[in-house]
Amino acid sequence: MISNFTHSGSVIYSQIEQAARLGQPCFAILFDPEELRVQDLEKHIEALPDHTTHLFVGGSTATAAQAQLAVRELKKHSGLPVVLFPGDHNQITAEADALLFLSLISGENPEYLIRQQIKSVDKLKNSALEIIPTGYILIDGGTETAVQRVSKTQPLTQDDPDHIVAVALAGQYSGKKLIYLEAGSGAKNPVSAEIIKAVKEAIHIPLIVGGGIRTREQLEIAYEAGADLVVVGTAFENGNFRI
Ligand code: 1GP
Repeated sequence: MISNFTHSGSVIYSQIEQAARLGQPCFAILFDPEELRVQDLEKHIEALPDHTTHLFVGGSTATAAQAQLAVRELKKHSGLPVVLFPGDHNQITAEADALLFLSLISGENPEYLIRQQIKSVDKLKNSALEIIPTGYILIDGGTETAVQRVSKTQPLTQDDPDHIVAVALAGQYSGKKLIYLEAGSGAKNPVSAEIIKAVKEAIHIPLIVGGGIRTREQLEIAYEAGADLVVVGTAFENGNFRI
């Protein structure tokens, strides 16, 4: 039987994978739809660092309407691919270019391991949105962050790189196409170079790193350690990240 799925292939994923292979890492600015005011959008777009390759959209508590508006406006005003990074299945909109289909594999809360994913199926099954299975790993960034509060899961300690590597490999073996190391938005400490390096050496799928990155130096450290895509949200939102 021919399915009525209309998925558009893997354009965004292939770009990330190819950039990773060529050693030309990507850079994403994360927009929280809850914080984004449409009247400020042009200013934000102008302020994007030149090396920005993707715009991520998502937040812990944004509504469906906020997410849809953010995606629509970002697509209207910039030529960059818009990738959903949803904190909740309600934030999924087919107007984006791709969806990080996140499973919070570091935690043991079924809501974020599989239930949110099931809740998103009706929206996804007839959409052309590129779906990228992503193993999402929450790492202790030194402060309690929104993702920890909302997901009701404990972050993994940075003192046990072997365990983090095991979680990342379990994600890869389960068929995830990306691994995302997340220290949490506004984290005091980003994911350490040691952890990034250990995970990168173990997996053969692209590695995303985000949370608490505020300076050019921290960005360079993440890239040098092996991040294939780095995400910055808070520092850009506060106008402090212009590299
Ligand atoms: C994306 O949550 C991060 O992984 C963004 O973190 O807001 O601290 O940049 P910041």
